[in-house]
Amino acid sequence: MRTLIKGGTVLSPTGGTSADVLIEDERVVAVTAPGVFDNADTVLDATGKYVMPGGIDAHTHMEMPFGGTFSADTFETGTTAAAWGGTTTIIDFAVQAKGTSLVSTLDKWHEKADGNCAIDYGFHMIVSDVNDSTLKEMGTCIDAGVSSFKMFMAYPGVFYSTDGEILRAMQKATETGSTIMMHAENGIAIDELVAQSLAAGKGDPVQHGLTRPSILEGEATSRAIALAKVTGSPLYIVHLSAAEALSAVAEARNEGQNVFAETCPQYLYLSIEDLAKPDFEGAKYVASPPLREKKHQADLWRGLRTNDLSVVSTDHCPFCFKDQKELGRGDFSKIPNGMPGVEHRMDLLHQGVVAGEISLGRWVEACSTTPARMFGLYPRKGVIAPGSDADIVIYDPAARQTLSAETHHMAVDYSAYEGFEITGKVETVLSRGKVVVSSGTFSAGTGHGEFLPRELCQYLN
Ligand code: DUC
Ligand code: ZN
Ligand code: ZN
Ligand code: ZN
Repeated sequence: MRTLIKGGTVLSPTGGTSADVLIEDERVVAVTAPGVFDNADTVLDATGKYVMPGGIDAHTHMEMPFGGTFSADTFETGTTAAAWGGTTTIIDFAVQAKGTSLVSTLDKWHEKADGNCAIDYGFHMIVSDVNDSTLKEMGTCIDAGVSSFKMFMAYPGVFYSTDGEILRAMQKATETGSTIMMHAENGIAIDELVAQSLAAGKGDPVQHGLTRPSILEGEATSRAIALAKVTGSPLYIVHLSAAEALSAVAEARNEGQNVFAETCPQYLYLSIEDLAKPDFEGAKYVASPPLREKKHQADLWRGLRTNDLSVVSTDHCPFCFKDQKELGRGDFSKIPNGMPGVEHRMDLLHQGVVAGEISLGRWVEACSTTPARMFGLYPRKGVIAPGSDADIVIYDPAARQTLSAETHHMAVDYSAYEGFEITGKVETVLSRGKVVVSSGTFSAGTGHGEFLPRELCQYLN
């Protein structure tokens, strides 16, 4: 079965070129000058469109347990929404509960995901219980294709690890060549501020932002960097939201340390003003780290240009407004933390291209090529080249759309970007050569997505 995508502008981190793409079954077999091939079983006309490697969202949470509830997208609904938005790979987080093993955790996440995903998927492992056997099991996870481990400096008593525990896990990461991903917020100080706020009768959603000041993200980021330096471990800061944290990352990188960071669309486009919306509406925007003051946004865009922020992922972790966010009415600390976004990352970052904040090449690099390399999927994913999986998006840069909960495909009852006017739209999506989205119809079918065992970080190994 041969598919030819002709007449488009093929994108890569170096920009765009006029080229045709020939696919045989699941793989790309040739990228040629226009017109070299002219027939195939299926010919897709991409005239006037971008032909780009499918997006890789390296940070999602489907069916994630949190505060007595679960994030609202299942692997089925969440990966379907991802596909609609031009994302063809997700890397989700398996979550170790304290007192359980990493291997049983991984088995549990395979049970949730296997056979239920519309697109290909991998896992990171959240380590919340550092002990001799967990450390040993990190090696088992790597052998099973899970080569990155997230830890938390926030949420004391739940996911939190002490500096000593982080140090031990980082030593193991150094020994194995794996990557430590860090949720860098000073949870001990934050929990005190939260308790003081609630004791003073301040329970509205905006307090979520006010009790998690950006300097406590900066401090934790610096501390994580120091621990990584002592142990020689590479470090990947997840969901970086604050200028102080970005400065710490930039300084470490300038000094030659292997520190990387991602940010998310919500930190580029939304702010604490959204958290302050009246009538509990602010609960829709409760995520951690919190949305910041607008002034941080310009720094984050600059970080994307300079590569101090090298990845954009969503931290997609949706909770319905009606029955889930509601759990925290009157007590912001009980609002489940997370926002929906897996469907809109490619479109939202395209607005950065339209506005001149980032180049076309950076859009592709931060949303696809770099996450593939960072998390051991390249060149199978993240590039359109002979031998690569035919995970391809045909994107119409001139189309217009308005984001809304009425039209999105995520299983959540609100959009964090309700009414946002977007220039550009996904037209066609192929996942391993199969057309899964085409002009407003979805045809992947549950279970098309395969588990992706990942190699180690390809910038360092
Ligand atoms: N961190 C995440 O990465 N996702 C959801 C909640 C959190 O704190
Ligand atoms: Zn599996
Ligand atoms: Zn986190
Ligand atoms: Zn997350």
